[in-house]
Amino acid sequence: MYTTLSVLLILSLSFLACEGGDTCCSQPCQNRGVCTAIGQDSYECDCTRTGYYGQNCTTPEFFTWLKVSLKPKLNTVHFIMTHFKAVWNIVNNISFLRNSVMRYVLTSRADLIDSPPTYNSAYGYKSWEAYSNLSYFTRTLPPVPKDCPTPMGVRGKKELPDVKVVAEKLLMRRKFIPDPQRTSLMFAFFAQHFTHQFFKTDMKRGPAFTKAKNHGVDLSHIYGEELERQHKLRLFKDGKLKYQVLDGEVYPPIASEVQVDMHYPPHVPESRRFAVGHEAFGLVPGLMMFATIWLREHNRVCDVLKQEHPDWDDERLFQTARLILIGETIKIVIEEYVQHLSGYHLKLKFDPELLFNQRFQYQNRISAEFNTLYHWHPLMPDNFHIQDEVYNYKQFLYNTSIVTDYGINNLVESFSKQIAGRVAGGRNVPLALVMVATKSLENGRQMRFQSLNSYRMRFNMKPYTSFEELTGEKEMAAELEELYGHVDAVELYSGLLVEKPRTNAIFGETIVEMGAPYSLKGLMGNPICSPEYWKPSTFGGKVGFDIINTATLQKLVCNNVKGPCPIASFLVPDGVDSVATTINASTSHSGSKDMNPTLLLKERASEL
Ligand code: ACD
Repeated sequence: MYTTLSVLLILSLSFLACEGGDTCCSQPCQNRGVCTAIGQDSYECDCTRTGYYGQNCTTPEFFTWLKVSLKPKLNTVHFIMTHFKAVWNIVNNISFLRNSVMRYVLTSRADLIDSPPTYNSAYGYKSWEAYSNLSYFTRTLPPVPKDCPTPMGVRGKKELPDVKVVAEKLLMRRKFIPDPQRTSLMFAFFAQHFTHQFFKTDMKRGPAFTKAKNHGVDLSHIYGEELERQHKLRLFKDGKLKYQVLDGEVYPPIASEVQVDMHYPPHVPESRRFAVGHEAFGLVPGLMMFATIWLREHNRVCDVLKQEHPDWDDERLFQTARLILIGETIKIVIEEYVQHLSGYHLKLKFDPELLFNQRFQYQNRISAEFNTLYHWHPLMPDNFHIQDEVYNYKQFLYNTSIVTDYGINNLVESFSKQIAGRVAGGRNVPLALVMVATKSLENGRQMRFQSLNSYRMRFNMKPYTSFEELTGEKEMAAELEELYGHVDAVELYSGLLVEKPRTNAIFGETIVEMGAPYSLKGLMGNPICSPEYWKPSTFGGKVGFDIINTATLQKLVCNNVKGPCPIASFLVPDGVDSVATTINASTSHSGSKDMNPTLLLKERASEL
């Protein structure tokens, strides 16, 4: 429920809508009411099941009023979750309490995602086409209608500022800002590797389209999107994937040998063109490191299954191993990755049974907004510190030799020791990646995304009323004001990246409050979490089920490296920041020719 001020704002916006264009340009319907323009100068809000009524769905029904009045503010909930450690220690040790809070986290987040999905970038109203055409990302909010007075509806200037100016003034890094949550590069590369299975913009068709068929955690980045690619990557023996052995260690096969298409620039020698599920994973050694770890894990799990079921054929071993790896991934993502990001003292739990008695749909559709929100390029540092060496972007990109020269152990150790950049707070996108940020802005415009404030309202946050409230400071607020004119006209992507971070946190409020629902719905909506799948027999019996239920990042690494196992961590332990110790180290490396990183990245900007 919004205050009188908000109601006045809405009324004044509705009035502005009459100036021209679609009458829904002003987004007059509140609280998830659906706007339909009626002729030239009227609109109708459908408030069905919103809990509100009235012309703009602003009057709460009694129970809505009661619920909203009793509900603590989002920032208060966040404060409680990230403080009072002693109390949370007790909660974490009492199963019933921990389960109850976890169930509440899952259901309250997932309830914010429309399921089945509703719109896409071509359809701002419900249609069978938008529901059924899986080649589109879905949309949480419909596109701003065409022919509105301003690009964001009715607020702001007639034209949006130049994307390059926005990027340069607000997003580009001046000086590296380390993440106060001490997120590691290990986390950053895990994020990049993991999310590229479902964020696969089809740039040939445009930013509204995806090449990912399953809209979720299907491990297509390990096994390939198409069956043909999967078959080329498979050994067809004991369920395993093809591999090669170098210096006694397993690595992905050579692309030309397995006839798998990969994106490598001409200077990469044939013998260093590894083939994996995702064609772009040669880009960064961190991606190839994770691709190698998961390849080894797949083949390891096949060995375990084969021992358990000597009579199973290659196909069954392969398919069952894939389901086990999906489970391991979700377990690690919820219990370590999201746990780390959240900063919560509640110990998050991956337990599909928590939802078995709840209203929950086992399906998911990746939204274009989630894709945009996940452009966390500020995580990337200025240089990459591996053991005692420092690599700049030129030396690091497409340098797959780094993976085999150092070996997985050393890479894991080094990446777990280097702190990533803070995502929110502005001005932390490394120079080499600024063009990816400008591309995000362009894509958001092409898809006619609604404003940051519209998304805040959609996800139960109050809209920012001033630029200073958004950034928490004056300088960027003034730049924003000059560029956008009105706080309601700030774009989603620039808004998310300049938003003031929560205290000592990597993110601001909006990334978390939008990102958590998309994430938890996507993770728990996976078919393996449904009652018919979530049982030992699906995973080859107790042995396979146990692999999932005990999976950790550390185990994933230790089970798949030779020799002493390095610390594998999404968090850089105190006093172990590698940047501080290798600042004067050598920077001469011959693995990559002197390529211009801007040129290398330009081609692939949409894939990053
Ligand atoms: C909560 C848990 C805390 C959430 C904290 C941060 C969330 C911010 C962004 C998203 C984080 C992780 C994404 C992980 C997985 C994506 C899976 C998508 C599957 C299709 O308060 O709820």
